[in-house]
Amino acid sequence: NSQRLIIKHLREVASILTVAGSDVVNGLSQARKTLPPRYFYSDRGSELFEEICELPEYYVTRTETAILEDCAAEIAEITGKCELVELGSGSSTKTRILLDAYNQLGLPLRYLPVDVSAGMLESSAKQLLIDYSNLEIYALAGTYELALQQLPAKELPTRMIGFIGSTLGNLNPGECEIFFSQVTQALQVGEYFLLGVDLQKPKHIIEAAYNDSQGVTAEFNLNMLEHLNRLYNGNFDTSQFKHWAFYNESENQIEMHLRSLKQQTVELHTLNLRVNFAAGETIMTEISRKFDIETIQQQLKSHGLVSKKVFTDVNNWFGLFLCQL
Ligand code: AVJ
Repeated sequence: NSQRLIIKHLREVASILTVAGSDVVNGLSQARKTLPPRYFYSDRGSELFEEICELPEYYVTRTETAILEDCAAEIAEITGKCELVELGSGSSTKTRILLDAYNQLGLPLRYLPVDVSAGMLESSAKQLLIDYSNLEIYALAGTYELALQQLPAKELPTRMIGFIGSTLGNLNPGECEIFFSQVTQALQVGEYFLLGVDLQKPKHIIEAAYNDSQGVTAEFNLNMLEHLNRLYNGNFDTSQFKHWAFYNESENQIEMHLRSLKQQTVELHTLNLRVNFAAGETIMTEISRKFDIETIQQQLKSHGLVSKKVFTDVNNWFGLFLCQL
């Protein structure tokens, strides 16, 4: 099995750690404090996210899974034998639907999962090797920006970059533009981009999905502080912060925050950072944007990404775009 699995740790480059730390310093030094959502995904955070995906209120994963089950064979037929680069692969659960479709058509497939959680990446890859006897895996542990710049040479005729699960929603419009440019730079003309995004829908449905009754989303949000404590020798006291999520209708986005329950000072020793919080002050830890089909298609098109197929569910809650450069 080891011959079919390569794991490359992109995070081990020294300069990247510096960049990561400066993200945190910058975000916490602003008048309106923010932290990058990728810090959710410690190994524990990735497990909590898996739990979120199973929650009754969190329609996102369930809806996209149903779409994939309907259209995976069509996607495989369109691309033919193909390498799948998946940005933010997590547990690769939904990806199995695609892998099955390629298998059933007898198409060889190489899988290049990219994830910031090395633990999740490694355990998912090892399980995939067991379950898919012909699959070759080249896993990249690190951010998708880095991975897109350091993809290994292609071994099959075409490539598809997959960005499913609505992770795009974490990027603000400016970051989205930069991201699409990075994607098109990594692709050759004729290659594919598979994008899954959560669509606009009534506010109460969205807000329930980010304020689940079991408190898993709250734990996921607070886990970011534990992760930062470990990474940068910090002393965030998670009992002194509270989860807060609401739908900002004018921006069409969920905003997740952590609210400081008292006036306090927190230190991240490794970063040489002291942060003061007023009582009630918040850190915004995530935006989760909700898109509409026409706008996203136009934006893709402005980057040369032509949507060949758009798949949705009966309610039009989620959109899956198969684009070609
Ligand atoms: C993984 C970014 C798609 O925005 O719905 C879930 C993360 N945050 N619950 C999302 C998340 C809170 C999720 N994405």
